[in-house]
Amino acid sequence: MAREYNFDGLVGPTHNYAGLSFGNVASTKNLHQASNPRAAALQGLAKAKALADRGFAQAILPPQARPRLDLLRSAGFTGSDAAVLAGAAREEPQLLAAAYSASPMWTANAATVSPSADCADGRLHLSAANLNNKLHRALEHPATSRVLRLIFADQTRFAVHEALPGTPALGDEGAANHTRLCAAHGAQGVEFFVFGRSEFDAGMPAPRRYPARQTLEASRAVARRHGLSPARTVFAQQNPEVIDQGVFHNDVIAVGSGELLFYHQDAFRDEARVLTELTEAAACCEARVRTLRVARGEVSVADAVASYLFNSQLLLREDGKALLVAPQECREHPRVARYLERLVAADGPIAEVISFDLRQSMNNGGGPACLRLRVVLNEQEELAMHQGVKLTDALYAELTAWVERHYRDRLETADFTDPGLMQEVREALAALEVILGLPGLYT
Ligand code: SUG
Repeated sequence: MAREYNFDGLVGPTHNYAGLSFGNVASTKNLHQASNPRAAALQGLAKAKALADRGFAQAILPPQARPRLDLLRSAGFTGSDAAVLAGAAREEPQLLAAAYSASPMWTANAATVSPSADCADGRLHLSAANLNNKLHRALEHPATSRVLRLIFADQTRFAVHEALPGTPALGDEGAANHTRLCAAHGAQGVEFFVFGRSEFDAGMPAPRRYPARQTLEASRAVARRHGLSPARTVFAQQNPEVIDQGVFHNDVIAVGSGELLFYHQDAFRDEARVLTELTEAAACCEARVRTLRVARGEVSVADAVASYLFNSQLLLREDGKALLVAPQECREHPRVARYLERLVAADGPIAEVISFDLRQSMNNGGGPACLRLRVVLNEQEELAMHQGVKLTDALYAELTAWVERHYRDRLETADFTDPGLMQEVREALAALEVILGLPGLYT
């Protein structure tokens, strides 16, 4: 039987608020706030552990090495490491912040994943995302491909693709704009790609205020290289007006799992067409799409952006009902909290809502769904992947102790020139590669 693994991003020791993501309102709002990397990592681990305790398959994707001195040196800063950091702080503080960003924590953006049941060659395909819309995120993909190759090393079962060329025409943000609908995780499914704009179709509307990060051309390229059947693949344009209200990825306004699509009425440019195409594609794999549509009268787009209601995880319980894993902010937002109460009381497809305090990540625009990458694995694939990243009780205990030992509880952008920070991060990551059984990950 196949299971859906959630690979949660382990928050790195340099988690900070640098306002790097124009179009992501939380990122801009919290510019220069002090962060708490220790709390951030513990909040993420607590969520992953709680879900593992409920029987959901959980694994970890490690943080990446920071600061990226190679970026700063390539931009002309020279001398000792300390001189490079000081020079960048003086002349290009944004570049310095990019070099320190802990953004790989949002693993929904790491890659797009197609389970083996969907792919023509019978292998599970993973494409690292180029994240080329933001400098700090465009740095991620080489290390992402590398760690995915270490975890999914068996090339007879897994295909890890490098990111698409990092150019606006092929902007790709990974699984945050990709949903899979299916009758059962291990069965063939519908792969649903949502894009913000097209590079080559000049007639297609695009947002005016904020960038559309994902292009149609990138989504099509990923589907093609994964060998997906066109009959079971759907491409849909996000509503450009909601991008302009802060919906910078589709997973801020829709989430789907199994046969259920939970979405806001304003999510897509042509809702009726999306539903028809999904229904037709689902018929090709004996699935029935069920929709849970949230009307703007119940929850506005602004409410969705403020509470991150749709950035919840949708997990299928053994009884076939869905569990919604929401950020704490949904409980604190009166209209959204009332909506969730009605939802559960209605005895519909979502039977239960649980919430977590992920505030450290949320303040950078990353909710529960941003923090995980879904990978459906059959039994053989599960055995073939690297075992050291599976979240067992023992690994959880080791990781929390590791965080307590190595992480600061306060970080500001002014700390980036402290060479002590760089040294602490090096020591932390050297210890982490031993814990995860991935020697050489950072060297
Ligand atoms: O890409 N924030 C991330 C949040 C990613 C959320 N992911 C999903 N929706 N799947 C981003 O905008 C903020 C970094 C800063 O400002 O310091 C940041 O990168």
